[in-house]
Amino acid sequence: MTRISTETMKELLRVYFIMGSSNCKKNPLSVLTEAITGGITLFQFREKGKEAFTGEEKYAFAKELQKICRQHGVPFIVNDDVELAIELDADGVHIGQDDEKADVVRKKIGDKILGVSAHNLEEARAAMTAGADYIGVGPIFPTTSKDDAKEAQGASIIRFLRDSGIDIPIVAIGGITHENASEVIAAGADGVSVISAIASAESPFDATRQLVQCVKVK
Ligand code: TZP
Ligand code: MG
Repeated sequence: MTRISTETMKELLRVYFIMGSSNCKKNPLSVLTEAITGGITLFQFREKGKEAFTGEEKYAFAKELQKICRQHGVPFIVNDDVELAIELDADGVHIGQDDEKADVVRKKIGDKILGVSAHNLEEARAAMTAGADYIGVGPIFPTTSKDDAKEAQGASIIRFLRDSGIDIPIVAIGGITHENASEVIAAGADGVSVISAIASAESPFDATRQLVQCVKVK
C-alpha cells in the first residue's frame, strides 16, 4: 500500500458522513445505506456518548457498517479508536487534538488514511508535519452533535488557513447543511463533513443528494 494522493483525498472528502448509533433516528444500517446510495464519498464510524456501544458490541456494529461500505466501495474511517481501526483493517483513522499524537498514530497505521481535527493555524501546521492526509476544521457553524465542541468560527477560518499556506486537503465540519455547504467550499474547503444533516433527516437519501449538489465543482 502507498499513501493516498492529495487529489484522491480531496475527492473522498467531498461529502463525508460521520455517524454512530446515537445519531440515528432510524436503523443505522439503513441510514448508512441510504447515505451511500445518495452519494457520500467517505464514511466515519464515530461511536460516542452515554448510550454508545462498547467492547464486543461496538466491534460487531462497526463490522456491519464496514461491510456495507465495502460492498459499495466507500472507504471506512474509524474515529479515535486506533486499535479498532487496525483490528478491522479499516481504511483510516480520524483523531482529535486530545487523542493519541498524530505522529505516533501515523507509525501505527502505516499508509492508512490519517485525519486530524485542527482548530487553528498552529494545529493545522502540526498535523501536516505529523503526516496527516487531511485535516477536519470546525465547528464552522454551531452544532448540537458534539458535547465538547469549541465555539463556531465561521467559514472565514478556512479562507484564513488557505491564505496562510495550508495546502493539505481540508474538510469543514460543524452545523453544515445544504444551505451553507457551498459557502465553506467557496472559502477553500475540499468537502463537507456532516452528522445530523444526514443522520437526523427524514430521508437520509434525499438529504445526501442535496448536499452532493451543493458541493459540486468549485
Ligand atoms: N467535530 C466538530 S463539530 C462536530 C464534530 C464531530 C459535530 C458535527 O455534527 P453536525 O451535526 O454535522 O453539526
Ligand atoms: Mg477524538
